[in-house]
Amino acid sequence: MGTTVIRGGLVITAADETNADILIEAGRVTALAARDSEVARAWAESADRVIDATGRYVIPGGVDAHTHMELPFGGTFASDTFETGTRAAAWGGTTTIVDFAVQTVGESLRSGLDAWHAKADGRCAVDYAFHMILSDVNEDTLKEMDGLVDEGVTSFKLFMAYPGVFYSDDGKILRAMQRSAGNGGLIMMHAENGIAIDVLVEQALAAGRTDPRYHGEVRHTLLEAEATHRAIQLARVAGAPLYVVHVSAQEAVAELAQARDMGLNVFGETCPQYLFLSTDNLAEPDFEGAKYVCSTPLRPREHQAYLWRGLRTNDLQVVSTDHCPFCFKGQKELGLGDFSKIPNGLPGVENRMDLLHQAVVDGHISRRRWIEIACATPARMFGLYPRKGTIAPGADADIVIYDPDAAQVLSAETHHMNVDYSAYEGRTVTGRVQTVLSRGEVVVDDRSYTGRAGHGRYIARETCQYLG
Ligand code: DUC
Ligand code: ZN
Ligand code: ZN
Repeated sequence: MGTTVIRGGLVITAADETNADILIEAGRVTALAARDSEVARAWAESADRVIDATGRYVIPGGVDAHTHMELPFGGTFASDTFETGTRAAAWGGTTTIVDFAVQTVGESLRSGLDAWHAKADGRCAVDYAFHMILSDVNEDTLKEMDGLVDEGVTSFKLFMAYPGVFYSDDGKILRAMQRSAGNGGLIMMHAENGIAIDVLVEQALAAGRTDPRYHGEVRHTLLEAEATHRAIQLARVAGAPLYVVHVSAQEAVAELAQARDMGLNVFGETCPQYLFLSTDNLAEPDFEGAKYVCSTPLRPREHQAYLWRGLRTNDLQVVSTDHCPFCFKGQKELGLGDFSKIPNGLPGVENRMDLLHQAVVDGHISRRRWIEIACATPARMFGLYPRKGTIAPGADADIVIYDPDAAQVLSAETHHMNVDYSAYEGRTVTGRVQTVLSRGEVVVDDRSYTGRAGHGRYIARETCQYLG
């Protein structure tokens, strides 16, 4: 691979906005220099490739720290494979995903992790790493956690929801947190009181409330807030940091804010669906609401302002997608007549960078905050920084040339995710990915795909680099 120069753009990182040209050698950024300076002109003259970014933003590739390619759920599988899902990620300006390997109850973490490596190996268009879902906390799996941290799987998701499937009780959660306090791992929590939710599900179905919108009602905001509170207290007892995934309720943000005001290492993630969609979507007629069934659920639109505020005040630090697509035909339809059988999850890996740029256009966040919550902080949180999440000498040349002025209409007709609907169908956003580099290789070239399955490499991660 020869040298590449990106010239003429506005380079935006979480820290700075500079008119700079970038030199890339052997897949890494080697230097930045003032736009069109003598040194930058000399680079361009001898470079093998010069990419003109005049009038464009030049940003770090997105880091989506929460995806579920091929996740088995509710008797079916998430419809994006590692091949299709990472290709769609590249199209959307995301150059690293952290996906969740799943431990099957009764089996080891190792066998779950091996299975996820086998799914991803040789198929990814962009780089990838793994978290581990702990479905069965016991003496053996607690010991295994240490080894996983050592080999670069440095975060573990636990569920306070889904009794009988992924659920862990408080004792198991406490033990896993104690272990992570000792080995440097980060516990990621799905914070919903699943035991109480299952009672409300049973009652709703018995009363004939079977439509998708009841999915939102039974998964009550207070049951998210209560679980968030409990998770925080358990983490305090264990002396462990905590990262709460897919925060959707205003009351849960308040729990995180309170913990952070106490100086605790408690972090929160939200997702584009909670920022841009609401229970209005869940209530769409003719079972269309099923397209928006995910957990935590979409909330009434009043919650959105609290999520935006949390992102501005840093009570929420990360926006990931929880990309977990199921086709409307044949998959979401498994829940016709019973909302509890609708597979939980929304597509979004391709849309996150654009939707968050729209948030810049709308005045919710600044350009640098966009890069912070979508690139730099997820990289730091999950031990990928500064290789990922920034543009600096030594970093992987994962770079997006972004056109901030182009308008586009989000649609299943034009997206690249392997799913038959878009959660944002017909929505016009301002801003569009133009060109994408992954480790210096152009994988999207002026809106045509030039990547390949197998270019993406597995990344062993460091431990969390975000602790206060
Ligand atoms: N939530 C979802 O919506 N899908 C997969 C798992 C989860 O926690
Ligand atoms: Zn979850
Ligand atoms: Zn998830």
